[in-house]
Amino acid sequence: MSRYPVLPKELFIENRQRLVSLLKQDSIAIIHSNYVFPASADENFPFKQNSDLLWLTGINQPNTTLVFLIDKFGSVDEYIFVDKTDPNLAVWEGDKQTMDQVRHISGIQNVEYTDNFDSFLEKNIFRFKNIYLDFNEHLRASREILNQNEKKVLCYKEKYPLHNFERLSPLISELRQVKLDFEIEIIKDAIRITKDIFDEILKIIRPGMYEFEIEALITYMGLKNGAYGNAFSPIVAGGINSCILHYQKNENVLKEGDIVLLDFGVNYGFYNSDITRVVPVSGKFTERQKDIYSAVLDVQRQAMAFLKPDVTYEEYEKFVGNLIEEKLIELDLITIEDVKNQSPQNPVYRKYYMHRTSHFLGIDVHDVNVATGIVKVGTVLTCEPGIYVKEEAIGVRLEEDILITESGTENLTASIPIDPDHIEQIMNSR
Ligand SMILES: [Mn+2]
Repeated sequence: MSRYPVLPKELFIENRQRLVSLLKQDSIAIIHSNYVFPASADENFPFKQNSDLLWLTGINQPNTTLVFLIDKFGSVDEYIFVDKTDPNLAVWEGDKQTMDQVRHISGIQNVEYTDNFDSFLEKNIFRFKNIYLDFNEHLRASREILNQNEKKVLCYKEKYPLHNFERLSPLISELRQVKLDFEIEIIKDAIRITKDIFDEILKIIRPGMYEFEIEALITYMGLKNGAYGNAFSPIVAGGINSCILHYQKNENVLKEGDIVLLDFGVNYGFYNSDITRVVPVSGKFTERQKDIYSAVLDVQRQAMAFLKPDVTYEEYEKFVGNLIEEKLIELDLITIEDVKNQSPQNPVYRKYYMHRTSHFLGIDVHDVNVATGIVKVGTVLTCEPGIYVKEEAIGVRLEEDILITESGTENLTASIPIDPDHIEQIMNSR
């Protein structure tokens, strides 16, 4: 029994085949799981698997290592090393996955115990010229603490100095960016749960509620519907808090006349949804709130229409920046003079719009890396323009999850209410 959806092993088999086809002959590739990081006393942080390993194997346990051996003729062997059940630990934590379970989940036939990994490596590593290793190359990755793959890079380079080292991350990032049909389907499932949550929020939200009550509902409904949990810590930001981009304290009272910004998603079958909606606490937007809301909504619609294969993310961000600039002038937040006098490196619209418009979405919420280069078919990403007016306690960000198709974009979150009149109508007919 599993409370979570089990992904078909064909997905992981195909992912591995796609990766291996990019590797040079005469190579060994090694991908480790994440550590369990210590927190305090005898407590650890909740385990979060390395996303590349998850994408390649579906194995969500620590102390897991995937190895590819590719000989001079291109023949490939794959091995996975996993923890053996330790009877003493099992008293507290239960059993590890059996070798058969690991075979069944990942589709990898050669399953070994992690205890044997070091001797396996010693026996094999000098047969190969190249060593492929994984390193988190996300542009916003923290380097304060190294994960297991990153530590092992240092260790292998010291132990095997005469090998040729190669990077897996650029190859895996390219592959992970383009989703297979099955991945798109599971993201759609995550979005269905997200829609149910938002529909419920519209029913219950009232002045006098605390932000954390909405957070509780989001978390409850996600788990109840089979999600691993929230995609990230939910943002429930009433009034002026809506201008704090990643507000997560969720500690204030929702007040009559304010708006509340809701940015949340679920992690379902390893994949994430991520939406943002803005709702009037009392069921009706003020005229000014609606003007700002409508401006952002219009920018979002035009932004989604602009995205199609072969445009670049740079062109797209510039296009959105220009639209925001127009809207800010219409809203009397900046003047044409301000725009004339601005320096190109620091456009004046940045005062009210401080972030990029899109990030990739998948196993990670900010999947793979910062969106740069050319837009490709099969990419899933968010579209989330915003305008944040702190002086007026109005922060509006609207976020959809979209799929790049041959002809443009498919809005995967189209069923989740976003039109401001529609939202008011739902709230006033409850
Ligand atoms: Mn987002």
